[in-house]
Amino acid sequence: MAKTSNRDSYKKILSSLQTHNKWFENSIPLIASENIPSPAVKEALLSDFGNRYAEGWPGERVYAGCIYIDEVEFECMALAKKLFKAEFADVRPISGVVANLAIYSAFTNPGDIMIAPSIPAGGHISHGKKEHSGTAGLVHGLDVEFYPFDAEEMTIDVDKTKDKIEELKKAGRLPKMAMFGGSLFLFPHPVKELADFMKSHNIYINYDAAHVAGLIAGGRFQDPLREGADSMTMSTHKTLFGPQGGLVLASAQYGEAIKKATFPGLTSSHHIHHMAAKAITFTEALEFGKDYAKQVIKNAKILAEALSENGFKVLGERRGFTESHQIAVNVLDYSDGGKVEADLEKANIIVNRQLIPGDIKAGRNYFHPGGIRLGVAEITRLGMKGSEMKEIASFIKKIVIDKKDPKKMISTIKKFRKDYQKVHYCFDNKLGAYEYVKLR
Ligand code: DSN
Repeated sequence: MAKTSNRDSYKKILSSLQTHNKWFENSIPLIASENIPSPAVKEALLSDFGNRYAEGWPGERVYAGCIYIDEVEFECMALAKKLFKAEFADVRPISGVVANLAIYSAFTNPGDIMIAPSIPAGGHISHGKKEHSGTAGLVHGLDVEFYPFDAEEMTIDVDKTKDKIEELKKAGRLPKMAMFGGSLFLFPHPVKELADFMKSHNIYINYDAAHVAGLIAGGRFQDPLREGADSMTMSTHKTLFGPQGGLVLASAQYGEAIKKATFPGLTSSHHIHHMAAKAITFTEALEFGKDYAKQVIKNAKILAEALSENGFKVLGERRGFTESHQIAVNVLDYSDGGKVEADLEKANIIVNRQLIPGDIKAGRNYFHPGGIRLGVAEITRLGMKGSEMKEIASFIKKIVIDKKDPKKMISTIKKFRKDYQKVHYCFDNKLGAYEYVKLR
């Protein structure tokens, strides 16, 4: 094997970073858990905050050197509370998974039972069972039970959930925590329908808003903290278009327990540059979030309808396909989710394969599930609207249904992308969305 010099490796890594940006400039990014941050957020990520420690709570740090970090973190917490009308905010969790772990650690003990959505019913890996290497089971030792799910309505079944909880209670296995929200998330979850029932059984309610946080902030989805959730966890980079990171919001009474779980429980450095970037994101969401959320949902509905008109089986049809940024498509008539994901990628259309209700029973697995999931959060931030959604549906049809060679679609897609190279819904957008910043 030819020996690679350190300098060659160095150059290769930097070149891959640059080529990736070029690829995304010419692609249609439809991963529902991703978005593109503004230039100001990127500036914060490059700042010296990223080289510092600020352990503890602002004003009570265990290191010196935190004067400006504290200033920004106080502002960050105030903005988060304003954006989500919350009494308490902890902006330190470094991801959505860590935010969920903070809640598990603060309010449950290993061995306790949590009821949560299963993965084909939209649950996230961080809500999962130990045998599936889910964070709740594997890391915190929770015993996870799944909600009964209504695949027609694409949401949690309220009556069957009540029955299940009563049965668990009879068996001496009453859940300590109920988790709402998740990763495949087309319609609001029945928080207000179940909150009183859960409370009457002393079940703590957390809502994982990772996917829909920007829609909640924009007033276009359910409002979990007003519907009965005790706390709300999230990542900060999906429909809430910020840096990768986490956030916990809660009623004031839960603040102290959450603070201790986050530090020293789960973080040492909380990636201070990301915290600053979250603060900038909150200002953008407060200023532009309502218009953004409205357009995201409009775009998702148009794309879902166009896919359906093009012959695809789009889930949630009875309810108008979606109320969020996501669309789920059953692709089993053509092949499977894994194959469709790979074919679309060859045409620069980036989606992810998705387990959908019925997959596990039918013996399908995560590599070859029955569906794909599409999200419009990023393309909306790039300024796309209804007519672009219809064009995207026709590109997908050409590849998946008409079996056109994906490589032959690349030039069409590059042309389609030309006019969408800036980030919208932000204060400053001089830098292109995927413009590579070379500092050497
Ligand atoms: N795995 C991500 C998603 O795509 O939903 C969330 O962490």
